[in-house]
Amino acid sequence: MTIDAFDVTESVIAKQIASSFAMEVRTGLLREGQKSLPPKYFYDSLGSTLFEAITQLPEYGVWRAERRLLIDNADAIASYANASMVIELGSGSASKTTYLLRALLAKRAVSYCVVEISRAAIEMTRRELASLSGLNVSGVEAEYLSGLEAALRARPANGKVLVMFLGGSIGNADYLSNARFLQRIRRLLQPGDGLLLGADLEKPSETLLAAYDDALGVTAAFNLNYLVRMNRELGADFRLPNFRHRACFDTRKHDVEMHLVSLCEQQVCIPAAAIVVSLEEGETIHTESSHKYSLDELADLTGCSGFECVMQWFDIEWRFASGLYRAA
Ligand code: AVJ
Repeated sequence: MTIDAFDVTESVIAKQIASSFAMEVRTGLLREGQKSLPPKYFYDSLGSTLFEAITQLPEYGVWRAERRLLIDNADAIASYANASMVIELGSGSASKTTYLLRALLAKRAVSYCVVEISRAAIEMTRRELASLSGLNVSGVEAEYLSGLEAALRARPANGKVLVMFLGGSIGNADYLSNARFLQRIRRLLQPGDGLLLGADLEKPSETLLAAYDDALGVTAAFNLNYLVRMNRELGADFRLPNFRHRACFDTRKHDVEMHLVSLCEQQVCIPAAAIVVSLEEGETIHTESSHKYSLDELADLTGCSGFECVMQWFDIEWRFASGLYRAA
């Protein structure tokens, strides 16, 4: 047996790193080749607020498309899902969720639980839903799967659960991870439980590039805020003027990618992650991929994960799909 000195050192260092944020930053920035950071850490308090602003941008049609679909089909979704508990994975401000919850509440008492790693988003959600009477609201500050498992411990003895995963966040991971993710969700559910899933669809690359690199620079601020967060929470010394936002479209993968471009050769110290990162001029850090689905791919993904499609709705204007699925 050979013991790799790097692995040994790495495991010693890993034990000294305090948070999973620091650990994931470390792993992503030590990577050979393309450096990367996981998109889930965009959503600190300012990041969540900037994302709210993105949803209002004329170029970002994703959010409005899903809102149109939920407004138009809330009653149909509510009667088919017929759920007494709704668990939302990543709610943001949950302003779209209210349409569906109102339709469900017209039939029966409903409990709503949000699973979010962003405390800021949980607070926004509570404020948003406070006006819905008869709704029992709770929040779990956790990653999706462990949070879902925790939330399900309070599932009603006889009543169906509806899991919601909206906004097109399913596009942030690759096909295989998503298949595994949906399979795990399926295994935590009972036959007959529902899944409401939103997915952004393929569309011309000019439309997509404008949506992820808007004229006001809000998406740029959202992306650069990742550096601000690392400076504040990890003691890093990223100099913001040395970085620029870039959005590009990978025509082979059908992914919009966001990167932070290093404008000069530089070194950045990130004490909490116990690393010094060297960046070349023009080198990028990949912060997000947002996959744009074809309908076939979406059907394959949900089908192979143990979900049956009950109904599906499309927004023609922006090309977005909302589907209601049933745990088979
Ligand atoms: C919230 C993940 C669906 O990928 O479109 C918006 C995040 N990033 N603009 C997306 C985002 C840049 C958004 N999701």
